[in-house]
Amino acid sequence: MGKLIVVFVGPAGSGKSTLVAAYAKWLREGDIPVYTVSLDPAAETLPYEPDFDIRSIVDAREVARKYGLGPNGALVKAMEIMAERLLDIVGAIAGSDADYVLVDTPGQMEVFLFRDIAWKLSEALQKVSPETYALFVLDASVIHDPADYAFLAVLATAVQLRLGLITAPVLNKVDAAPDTRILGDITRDFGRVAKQLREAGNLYAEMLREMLRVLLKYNRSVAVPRVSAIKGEGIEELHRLVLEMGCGCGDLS
Ligand SMILES: Nc1nc2c(ncn2[C@@H]2O[C@H](COP(=O)(O)OP(=O)(O)O)[C@@H](O)[C@H]2O)c(=O)[nH]1
Ligand SMILES: [Mg+2]
Repeated sequence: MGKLIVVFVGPAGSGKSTLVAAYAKWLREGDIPVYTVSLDPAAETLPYEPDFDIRSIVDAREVARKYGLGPNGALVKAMEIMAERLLDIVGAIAGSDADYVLVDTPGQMEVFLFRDIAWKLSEALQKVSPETYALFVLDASVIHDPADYAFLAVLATAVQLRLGLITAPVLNKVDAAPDTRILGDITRDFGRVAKQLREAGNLYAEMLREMLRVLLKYNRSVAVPRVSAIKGEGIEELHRLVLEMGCGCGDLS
C-alpha cells in the first residue's frame, strides 16, 4: 500500500496528542510501521516521542522571546514560520518508509485552522499521498443530546471544508463521559437522532434535521468511534474508520 496520512485536529485539550500516542502504540504492537509528526511549536511535553518534531525548526517560546510577542502572537508567528518551512516538514514525511503517518497539530486549533498553514499543509500532504485524511477529535463530554450530535457533524464538516480533506469526528475521553449509553445511541443511530429532533417539533430542530440529512448524504461514515486515548480503548474501532475513509467500500464490519 501507499502511505496513509492521518491529521489530528481538534480543540485544545481534546486529546489529539494523547490519541496520536495511543494509535501509534497500537499500530506498533501490530507490527505496522508508523511515523509520528508533532506540529505543535508550543508543546511543553508530549505523551510520545515524535519522529519529526516541529520544535526542531520553530519553538513558540523562542519566537516569543526573539520577537517580543505574547503567547498568541508567538503562535501566529510560529505558524508563518511553519508555512515557510513546509518543504522540510513534508519532505520528512515523504522520506519515511512507514505505512502510516500520524500528524499531531497545534494544541490551539484556531491558530492552525484559521491560518494559511492549514490548507498549505493539506495540499502538500495530498501530494505525498492521496490517502490523506483528518480526524476531528472532540471531548465526549460535549455530547448530551441530538442537537450536540448535529453540532459535531457540522464542526467536522467545517474542518473538512477548510482542509479539503475527508474528515471524520472521533469522540475521545469516553472514560470520563457522564452517560455513554446516550452517547452510543445518538452517535450510532441517525434514525433515532432524527426522530428525537422531529419530536422536538420546533424550527431549530427541524433545521438541524435537514442539515444532518444533507451532511450524512455526502459522508460515508455515520458511526463515530468512541475512544479513550488515555486507556488505549476503542483504537481498533478508530483504525477501522481510518481504513474505511479511503477505500470507498463502506461497511468493513
Ligand atoms: N480522562 C481522559 N483524559 C484524557 C484522555 N485523552 C487525553 N486526556 C487528557 O486531556 C489532557 C489534554 O490532552 P492532550 O492530548 O494534550 O490534548 P491536545 O491539546 O488535544 O493535544 C491531558 O491531560 C490528557 O491526559 C482520555 O481518553 N481520557
Ligand atoms: Mg497536543
